[in-house]
Amino acid sequence: TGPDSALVLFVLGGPGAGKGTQCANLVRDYAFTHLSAGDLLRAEQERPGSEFGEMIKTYIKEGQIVPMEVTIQLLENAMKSTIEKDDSQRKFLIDGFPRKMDQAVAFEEKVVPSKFTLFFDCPEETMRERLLNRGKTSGRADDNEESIKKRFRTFVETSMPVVEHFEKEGRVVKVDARPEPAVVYEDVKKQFAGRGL
Ligand code: UP5
Ligand code: MG
Repeated sequence: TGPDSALVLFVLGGPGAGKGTQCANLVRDYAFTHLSAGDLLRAEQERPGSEFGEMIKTYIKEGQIVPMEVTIQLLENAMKSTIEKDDSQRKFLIDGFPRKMDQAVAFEEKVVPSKFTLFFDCPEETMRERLLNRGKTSGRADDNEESIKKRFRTFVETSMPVVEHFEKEGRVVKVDARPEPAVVYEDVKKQFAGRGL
C-alpha cells in the first residue's frame, strides 16, 4: 500500500509564519515525516539535469506558485520513498502546500485527503520582520523586500482562499503564530490532543 493510506496534515500560514519551525517540533514529538513543498522545489531546482530548474527559480523569486503538476509529483515521490524505506512511517506533515485551490483539489483526489489543516495565523508586519531577519543569513533568493512583497500578495490573493475553503468544511485547526515559538507550540499540542493525536 502507498500514500493513499497515509495520515496527512497540511501545514499552512503566510510566508514566515513559522511553519517549518513548528514542523520540526512535531517531527521530534509525534514522529511525523516533514515534507516542505518549498524545500522540495528548492532541491529540484538544484538537481543537475532537472528540466524544471530555471522555471522553479523564476517562480520562487517572483513569489508565484509553481504549476501544480511539478509540486504534486515531488510530494508524491517523497511520500512513496519514505514509505518504501520504512513501511510503518505513514504520518506526514505537508508544509506550505496546497497554496492554490486547484492544488488542494488535485492532491486530495489523486494522492490522499488530509485529516485537517494546521493554520498558523500571523500578521504581515510580524512575518516581514522575521523574513528580513532570516534573510541576513538564509541565502534564500526570496528573503528580500521585493520578493517578500510579492509572496504576501500571492498569499492573500491565492492561498488564503484555500484555508477559507477548508475552514468552511470544519477542517482547519488555527493557531496564533505571534508569540514566541515555545508558546505557539504549546497551543499546537493542546489542539492536537483535542483532535485525538
Ligand atoms: N520564527 C519562526 N517562528 C517564530 C516565532 N514564533 N517567533 C519569532 N520568530 C519565529 O520561520 C521564519 C523565520 O522566523 C525563521 O527565522 C524562524 O526562526 C523565525 P519559518 O519556520 O521558516 O517559517 P515558514 O512559515 O516556514 O516560512 P517560509 O519562508 O518557509 O514560508 P514560505 O511559505 O514563504 O516558503 P516556502 O518554502 O513554503 O515556499 C517558498 C516558495 O516556493 C513560494 O513562495 C512559491 O514560490 C514556491 N512554492 C510553490 O510554488 N508551491 C508550493 O506548493 C510551495 C512553495
Ligand atoms: Mg518554510
